Amino acid sequence: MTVSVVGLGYIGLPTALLLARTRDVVGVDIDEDVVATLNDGGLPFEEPGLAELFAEVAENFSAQTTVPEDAEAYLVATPTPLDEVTEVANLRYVGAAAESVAAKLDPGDLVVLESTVPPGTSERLVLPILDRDGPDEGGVRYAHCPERASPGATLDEMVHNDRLVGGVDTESRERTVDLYDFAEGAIHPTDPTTAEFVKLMENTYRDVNIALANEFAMLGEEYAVDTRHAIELANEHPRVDVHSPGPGVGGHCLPIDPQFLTQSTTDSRLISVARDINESMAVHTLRHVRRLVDTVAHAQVTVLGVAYKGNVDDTRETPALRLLRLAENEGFDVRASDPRVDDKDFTYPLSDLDAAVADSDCLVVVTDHAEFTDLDPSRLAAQMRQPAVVDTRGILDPERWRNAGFTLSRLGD
Ligand code: SAJ
Repeated sequence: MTVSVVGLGYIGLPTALLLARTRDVVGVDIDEDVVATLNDGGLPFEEPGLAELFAEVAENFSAQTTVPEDAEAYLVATPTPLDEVTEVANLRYVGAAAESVAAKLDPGDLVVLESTVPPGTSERLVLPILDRDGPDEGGVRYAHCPERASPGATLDEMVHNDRLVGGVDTESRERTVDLYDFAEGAIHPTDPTTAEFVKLMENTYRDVNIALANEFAMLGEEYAVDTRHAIELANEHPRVDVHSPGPGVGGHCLPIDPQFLTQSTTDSRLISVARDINESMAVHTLRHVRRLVDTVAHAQVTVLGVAYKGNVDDTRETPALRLLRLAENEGFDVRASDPRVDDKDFTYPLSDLDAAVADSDCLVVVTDHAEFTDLDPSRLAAQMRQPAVVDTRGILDPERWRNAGFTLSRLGD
């Protein structure tokens, strides 16, 4: 059996390679460079274990820019960005993928959509395209199975996480379960719209929970409480699970998915307020910076970490960018450094650590990379004009940094 995976990004490519363990897989992407890189044996991005998996299944995998005729199952994992101007889900890539798959479908072929989409997208947009352009006889077998893997642990989570199989009928669900033969987590059968809704609930829960943690952090500062310690204590309660405060929420999912849930309704308030709180954390972080440099003329501020979360090289929707722009607007001389992000992959110039820290008046730890936990504060203090640091992630050992001469300001403390 041949499977075609349309969209070879952070989700499509790892899924395609896992599927290729037991069958032939034709990967499809509109980006010719991605296709050429893969057919030359290279990977367009890094992810733990991906290179090893590629080497293992290379014989069963090929990439091309057009959807093949001869597949019996088509899995779509194209991006669904939020349109920057209208803040509405951009479903053009999903629509275009559905059209190109529909043109190649035979009766009884299976189509699985993994892309995260607003509730109702399968029923209102995708299935009508497949029915219109695809074969009548026997109809199309279809399921929405939203991806739930976290970057940095993608392969492990794809294999071990539970899966939602939102099929239009029993046969679609059964065929989809057979397709995911690499999945070891539990399978939860449901319908497509419920699967779409559940996926968005999960990321919205996390975004709202982080907003609550961020609000607690700001209250903790008012009450002179160490909020992170307070959260640890509260989380000892068996029914409490408060997330961690930070400089804002980034990535391609949490800042976007709640808006997929709310954009077609007037009945949501909490979710939008949570978004606003999380977006405001860069401003709050800057308030910490201002306090540390208010006596310094032409202060130089160094942002440590531009990846959206720790130990990844991914900068999509990173809160660091908002902070960098705001800090520039304050008139600070701003530098940024990230041991995991390549200068050419980020819209703001990056320097190596020593260059970014030299003569700085204030460091701001934005990303919880392991490299930053291990920094030597004495070495950094010697390079700086004024040893001050804002820790937005609670990863620096306060005693060690203060003993090295630093003025330390911790978000939420
Ligand atoms: N963050 C906090 N505090 C926390 C946890 C996270 O400030 O307590 C921040 C992170 O630093 C980061 C952002 O939130 O900037 C998002 O990080 P994340 O680890 O919550 O999520 P992602 O975007 O890497 O992956 C999420 C995951 N969803 C859930 O855990 C519910 C993942 O399982 C999904 O597959 C992924 O979104 C997706 O593709 O939808």
